[in-house]
Amino acid sequence: MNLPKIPLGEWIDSLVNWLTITFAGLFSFITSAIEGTLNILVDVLSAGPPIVLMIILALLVTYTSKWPLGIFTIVSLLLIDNLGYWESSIQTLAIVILSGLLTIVIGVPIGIWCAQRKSVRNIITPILDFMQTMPAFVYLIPSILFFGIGVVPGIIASFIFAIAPTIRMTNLGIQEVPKDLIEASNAFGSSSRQKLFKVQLPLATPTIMAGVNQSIMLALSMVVTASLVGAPGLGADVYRAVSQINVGQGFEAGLSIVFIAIILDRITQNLRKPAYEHIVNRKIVFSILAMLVVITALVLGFTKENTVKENANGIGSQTDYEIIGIEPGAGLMKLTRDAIKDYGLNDWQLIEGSSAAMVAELRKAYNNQEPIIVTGWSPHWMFSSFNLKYLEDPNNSFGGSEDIHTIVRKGLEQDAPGAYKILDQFSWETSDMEEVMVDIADGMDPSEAAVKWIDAHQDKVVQWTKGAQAGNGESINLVYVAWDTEIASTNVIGKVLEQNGYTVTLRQVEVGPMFAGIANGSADAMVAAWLPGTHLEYYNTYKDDIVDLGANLQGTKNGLVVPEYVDIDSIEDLN
Ligand code: PBE
Repeated sequence: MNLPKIPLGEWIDSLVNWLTITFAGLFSFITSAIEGTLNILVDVLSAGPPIVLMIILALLVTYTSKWPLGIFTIVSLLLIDNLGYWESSIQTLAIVILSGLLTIVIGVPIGIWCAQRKSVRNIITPILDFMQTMPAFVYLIPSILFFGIGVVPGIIASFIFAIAPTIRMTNLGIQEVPKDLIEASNAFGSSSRQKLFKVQLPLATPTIMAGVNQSIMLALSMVVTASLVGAPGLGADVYRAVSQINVGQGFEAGLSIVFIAIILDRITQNLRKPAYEHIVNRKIVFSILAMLVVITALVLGFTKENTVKENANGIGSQTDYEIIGIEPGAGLMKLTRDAIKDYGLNDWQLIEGSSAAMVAELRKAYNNQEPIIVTGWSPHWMFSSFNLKYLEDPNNSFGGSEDIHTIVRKGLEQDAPGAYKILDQFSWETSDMEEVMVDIADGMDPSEAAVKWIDAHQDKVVQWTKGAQAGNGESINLVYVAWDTEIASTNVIGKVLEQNGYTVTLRQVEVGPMFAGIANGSADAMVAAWLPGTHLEYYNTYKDDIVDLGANLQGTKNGLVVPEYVDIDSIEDLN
């Protein structure tokens, strides 16, 4: 049967497009509301010296879950601080608390509604099943389009992923309230409102709290995923560690997440029946806590008011002092961190995410003619799609023009001489690469774009394959990072190898793993090493275990990029 493909993906695309445009105002309202609340939370949590919050948390855990856990809390928090993850932990804590609050505020009422009406339950249950099984990564995609990159799409995606247990358990808890109690309250003539607040909810609270506890744990498990779109905190530390293959850092950040999970878990689990309730009434404890939070927030609010930045119209305040970055392990990110130091841009923050998220953010700002600063590189199709300029770099923090090298594993020359020769002879120009990139950016499948380029440039391909013996189905494993440049080049060289008798697999990885994979022989080749500057650190780490076949493209550039309509010209203007 030859049924045409149902254009489900396209429908979703147009739906999301439509939503993005139609509800732009609503989305930007939600974004600023969430961001604003989160900032207040972070400010409150980091108001005093770390030890203050540590003691408060330890006391709270002691109160809810007995003193041994209190001691555990203080020790683990001191350890987190000592390892250097305190600020990240505050970010993570704030993100999880906020997602947790959102789940309660929205989830509990929905759960109550489900318990009261069978028809609602019949609609909500399958939706919850769907929300929980759809891989959480998928939510990130529309979230970026709606809310931009940063912490908000992360919170929204965590919220969607985490809300189900709260709704389910609220529904369950209320339904489980014994029938005779309901009948009794009916007999006393209580209104349904009284019934809900005086009978059902109090009796259902343990079950509801179990749901909230699960939701908070699920939200915590989302922090690494959320960091892919720029959410800061421990998740970003883990992601950075993966991307740079930094085992130690990964373990430290992971351990910090474990500690925070235990602390949050114990507090939420025992909130309803604190261990030392007989000593101090929980109403008193929670009132003191709430007052502390509110007073700190108010005090901070007032003192902040007075320190408004003088330069309210400067590029900094227009862009929230954010530079939109890409994958945390990318060489360009290191160069940008260096540049921030070199130019003393202490107010500025480099947002970590991915190349795709960066482009989405740029596109969004560009369409609204809003100021934005991104980390950029050439060749890149974005320069032909948008009117952009590099900021001048008088300190030369980003270095000059570079080359992209082909790097293969040791032993490839003996194992697959033909493929080795082709890889060695692979070399093309910026304009070639751009041709492929533009097609891909316009929506063409990367492998199709590669074939199209190959067909149109046989003269070049013939040079690459000259004298190379054809393969016999040997497998060649190419690794690459999902940068637009590398997607283009890897697909082209992959197709050429395939046309010459090799079985080619392309594997997309992070930067560190790309180099490590070649070095330990689990991958055969890559055409993505930016040298001498951008990937210098990776190169130095692995140089004894890899074979550098030299440049396949010359004249690349890295830097900070802004749309033409932004009226600054130099990185120095950011100060
Ligand atoms: N880039 C593109 C990469 C190399 C290829 C500039 C984003 C990097 O920064 O590592």
